[in-house]
Amino acid sequence: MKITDAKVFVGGPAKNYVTLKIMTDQGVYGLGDATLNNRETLPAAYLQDYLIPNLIGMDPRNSEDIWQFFYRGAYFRRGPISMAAFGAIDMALWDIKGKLAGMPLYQLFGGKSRDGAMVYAHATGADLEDLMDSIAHYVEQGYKAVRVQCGIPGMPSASYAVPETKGEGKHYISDFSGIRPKVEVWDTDRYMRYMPGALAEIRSRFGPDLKILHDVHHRLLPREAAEFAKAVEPVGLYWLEDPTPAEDQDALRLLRQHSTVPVAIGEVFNSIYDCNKLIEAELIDFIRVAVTYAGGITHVKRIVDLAGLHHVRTGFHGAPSHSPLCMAAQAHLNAWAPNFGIQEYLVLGTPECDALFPSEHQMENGMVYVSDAPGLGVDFDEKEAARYSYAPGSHPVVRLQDGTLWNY
Ligand code: GCO
Ligand code: MG
Repeated sequence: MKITDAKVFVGGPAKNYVTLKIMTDQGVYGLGDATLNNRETLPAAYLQDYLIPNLIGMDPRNSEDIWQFFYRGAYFRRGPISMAAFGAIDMALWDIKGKLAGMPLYQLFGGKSRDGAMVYAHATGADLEDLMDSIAHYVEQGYKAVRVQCGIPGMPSASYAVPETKGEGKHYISDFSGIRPKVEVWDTDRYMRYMPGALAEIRSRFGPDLKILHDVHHRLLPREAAEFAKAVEPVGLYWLEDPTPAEDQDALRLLRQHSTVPVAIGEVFNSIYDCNKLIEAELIDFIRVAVTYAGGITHVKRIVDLAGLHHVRTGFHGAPSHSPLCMAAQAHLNAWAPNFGIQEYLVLGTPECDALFPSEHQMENGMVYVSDAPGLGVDFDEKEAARYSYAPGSHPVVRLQDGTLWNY
């Protein structure tokens, strides 16, 4: 069996999805997602210029060897652009494998460990009352878990995940348009003083059963993160996400010594070597890698298995930048993983997105139910794809009030 061709598509409804389609001499094709948010053209170019010319002629069934060939063959290791490109190839090869076997991917991993996988939604508010409305909206829809972010009084501009425009369904629409980033201003002291009380009010309004998550987005130093974690301990968070800059694997030691708040980290990681120390030292409770950014199913499954040895559960990244292909790959892993925790999930499932990526995966009452279609269980409509093209975007940059550049 041979790979005969592969194509890359960039574009989508309000997103620059990077979709890879691998064709074979047996008519079976596979699909993968290489969407690196706000840097989409780079994995696309890597695929087109270097990886696809090598893929042609390879046996698509040898997904492990193909992964090793590209990873080791690049000589320069890791990095989000490479790992997203390898990730798309790997997803597409697993898709082909599933279609050849006539089985959904979770069966190839070891079958189902659960019927539905719990997901969490994003609730946001310009202020706390606004956030309460947003949480209530998701609770009414049956969500059992909600990530909560709100504006901080006296903060000079919108803080993380609180963009200016309110969209439908009480969530805010991020405007990342344009190649030049917007600037947000951050004030650690105000955040540290305000947020623990706000989280406590949310807990008392919604009661003990709601799973409450909060994302610090790498904004605190290790000592500040330890103080913050201690302060929010009575709230009983499901997790505290990215309390410190993620590239320092030792930064969480201090937090761990001072607090039992569950910690989630990893959406910016792209390899097992970014999190092996964290996992082995049991400094975290949830690992947040994404199948797209971290080298596909083959590599992420290794991370999940290592995590399982150390009581670390999964909480895969599921921001809207991931296409339904990545979300499907994660849905299959979530159905199987003995150490599944939760899945981040944003209902941006517009009719346009569903038309571009038809699938039978279901979301109901805050749970995702994976489809039994062979492979990933998601298709790609090339006619629909022709409607879209690339539109440059950027993440905001963050500065302290004196102008010092900080972590977005
Ligand atoms: C999350 C993340 C995102 C990121 C985004 C960057 O927890 O979902 O923090 O909101 O900011 O994915 O591209
Ligand atoms: Mg996050």
